[in-house]
Amino acid sequence: MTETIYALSSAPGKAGVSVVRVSGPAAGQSLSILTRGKTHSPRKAHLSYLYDGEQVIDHAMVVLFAPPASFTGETVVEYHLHGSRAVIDSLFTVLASQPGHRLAEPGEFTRRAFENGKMDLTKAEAIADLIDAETQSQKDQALQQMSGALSALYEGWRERLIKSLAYVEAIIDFPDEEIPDSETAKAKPGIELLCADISAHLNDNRRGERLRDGLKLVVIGAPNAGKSSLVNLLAGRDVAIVSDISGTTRDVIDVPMTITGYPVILSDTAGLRPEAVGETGHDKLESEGIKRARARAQTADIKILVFDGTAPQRCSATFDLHDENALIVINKNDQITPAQKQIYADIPNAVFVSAQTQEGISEFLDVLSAKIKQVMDVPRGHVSLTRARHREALTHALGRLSHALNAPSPELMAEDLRLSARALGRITGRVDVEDLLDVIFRDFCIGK
Ligand SMILES: Nc1nc2c(ncn2[C@@H]2O[C@H](COP(=O)(O)OP(=O)(O)O)[C@@H](O)[C@H]2O)c(=O)[nH]1
Ligand SMILES: [Mg+2]
Repeated sequence: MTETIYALSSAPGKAGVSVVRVSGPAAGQSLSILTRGKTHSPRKAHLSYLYDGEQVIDHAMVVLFAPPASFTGETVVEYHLHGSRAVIDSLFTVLASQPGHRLAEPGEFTRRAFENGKMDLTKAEAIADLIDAETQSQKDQALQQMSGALSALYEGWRERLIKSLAYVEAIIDFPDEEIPDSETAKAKPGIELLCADISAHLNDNRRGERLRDGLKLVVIGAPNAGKSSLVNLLAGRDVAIVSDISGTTRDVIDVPMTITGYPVILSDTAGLRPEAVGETGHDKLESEGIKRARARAQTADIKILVFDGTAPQRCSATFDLHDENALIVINKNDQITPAQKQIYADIPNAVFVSAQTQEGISEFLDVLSAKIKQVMDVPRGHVSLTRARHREALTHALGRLSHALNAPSPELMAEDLRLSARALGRITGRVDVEDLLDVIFRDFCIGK
């Protein structure tokens, strides 16, 4: 017997209106108890008194959804209450005392919607992403995925794969006859084409995942170059300690923010100083910080290399990290001499700024925004891969497909194709995903 679940679906705390959602076979019964037997027709808003015995709980708007035409596919009742803690507590007390009722777990409403065939897994994940979206671009991506663009793509691939599989299985079904190699060869162009499509999708620079999780920007440079000053300036608040004592920043400090509509995580790091690599006391701590800074530089999407323009030479430990994903910033332009400026003359795109007077900062932001756009921009209508879970399944599917191309017999080829189709099916939840569900829905909040 399925339990009936309930939860506050709007944000907790005082509000104009709060929404409590109840879903399950007994949702109609509790509605009847709460409203003293008043009839509610489905999909109509009713203004009803809710009672706890003799006591009025609230005068609320109630909407009943009859199965299967509801979010979860079950009977659903939405109570639009006055957003008061006392009102919600009273309603919860009554609901808790109803037979078969219990509080919902995180993501349980969406999980039921998936289990009742109302949506596939990519759409369920898109709902979580939409709720979490903080920027326009994240919202657009989640909406696109929710509209089914991603499931259409993956299901389309799975169908093509199943056609190839059917063809190979037909060959196996004629065991008496000698099968010429040319027959299995006929299945190959379709598989090769599919391999190319999946590879291209996988090879998209992790755009979708970056958009979802935030682009990683890391600020790297020698001690006292002004890294923390620059991070504070970009963050618009003091997130990192600025001081003229080198080695002040030890651990990596991550600051989430939005730049030109894209979510980024800006990381301040310890200053690179090769001579500080030691094993004891102050040096040991600092060298650990430097190790972490270097590790971040490796995994960052964009590196911001900061140089102290007033230093006698340019820091080679920093300059060594220069590549196509790096931006070069020369700081302390307020104190720089023409001779010092000459040190950077060979770097064509260096931006001179002063974190102190803020000169050059808006120019730097322009350069940074252009770089972010270059990394993130997706042609309109392009469907991006959004999750590591999908990437993993696609990589697996692709591996099996390549294997199938070299299979020594139609039987082994068919087996590879079956495994590949299964990997694709796991993305949308078409095939056995029971083991995945707990992991996927754990990310949701209660009431969703
Ligand atoms: N004159 C000048 N001093 C700066 C500028 N930016 C930072 N500083 C100073 O340089 C020192 C080191 O700055 P900080 O941001 O802590 O550098 P970090 O070690 O790279 O994080 C501090 O005393 C800052 O006040 C700048 O643009 N001009
Ligand atoms: Mg610092």
